Amino acid sequence: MDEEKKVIFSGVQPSGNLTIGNYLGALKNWVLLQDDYRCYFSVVDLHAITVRQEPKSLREKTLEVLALYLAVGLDPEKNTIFIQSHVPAHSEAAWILNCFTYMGELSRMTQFKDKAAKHQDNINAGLLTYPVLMAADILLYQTDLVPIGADQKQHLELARNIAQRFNNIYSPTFKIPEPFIGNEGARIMSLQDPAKKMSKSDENENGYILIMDPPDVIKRKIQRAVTDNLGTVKYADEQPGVKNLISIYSAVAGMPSDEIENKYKGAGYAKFKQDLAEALIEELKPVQEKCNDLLKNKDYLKKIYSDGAERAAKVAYKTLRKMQKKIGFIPYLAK
Ligand code: ATP
Ligand code: LTN
Repeated sequence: MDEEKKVIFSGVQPSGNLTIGNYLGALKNWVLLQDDYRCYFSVVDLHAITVRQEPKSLREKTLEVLALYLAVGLDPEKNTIFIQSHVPAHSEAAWILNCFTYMGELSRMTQFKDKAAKHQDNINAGLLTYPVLMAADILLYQTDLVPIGADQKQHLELARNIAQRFNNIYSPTFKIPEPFIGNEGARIMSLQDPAKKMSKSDENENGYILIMDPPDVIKRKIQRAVTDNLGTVKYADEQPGVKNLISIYSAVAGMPSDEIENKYKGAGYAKFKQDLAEALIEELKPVQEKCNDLLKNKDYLKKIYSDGAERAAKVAYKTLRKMQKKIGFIPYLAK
């Protein structure tokens, strides 16, 4: 029975074009979960506005992320796929949870420190309270597991603390969620600076590969990827650039890193990079085609996100009502 399945919640911000980091660290793994879990996958547009977005571009990106969810193989019948701002319970719950979160906790978050340093002209309060909204996303659905990249682990830890705090003050209200972090694709690094994670908002476009990048661009970016002068294809911390390329290869081809090392023993980087580019191109081709088709069919996308919002809202409001009641808010009779 569906009711007995564990609940999964995850989301991607429509803050730029999605990279293979988003694909290998998130979307590709989600597809494997959809049969065994009750999944909620959201396009988290409320999160995206913590950084200034151009309205037209935000609209386009939101639909693109939704189309990509479908293009990678997420089934809208099996999963609840929706746009975060369509379910106002997220904002309402976030406000309440804000009052159960300490400034100290928020200002310690690595992502806040990074983004505040990067957007010094716009260190808005949303950037600081971002993880509280994320906690609301997760807790509203009584989520068991949250598939995320390693970069989001700190936020999930905070969501757990907020949930526990609320449960302790009142009575059990929220399920305490666990992180669900994949292996190889968990942390894809920038192709230009392997000390930094690959990010769709990187100003250097050679640092990332987009899911929608055409074949020649993929080849060029892989060729330009930073390596070293050791010349051996080895999964080692002393060779961070090569290690990252092996991780990508491994996540795409489903081949363990030692097998990749063996395959390219004595071969040098050129052949390895060429094969990696080919593998990526092959992997992304069907996704790109499907995504382009879906974006031509706006009515279909509208139906998907409208159905999704309706289904999500039912569950989210149930938890929100519970929160409001425990706090002492007076319920009203809806007409
Ligand atoms: P931004 O660069 O705009 O902050 P982002 O590229 O980090 O965004 P998000 O929308 O914040 O992307 O993340 C969506 C999902 O993709 C999350 O689960 C995140 O952990 C995962 N993810 C993002 N970048 C990577 C990466 N480089 N490697 C693995 N997973 C990633
Ligand atoms: N903060 C995440 C995106 C995100 C999310 C969530 C992920 C927002 N809400 C809920 C999992 C569950 C990010 O920046 N990658």
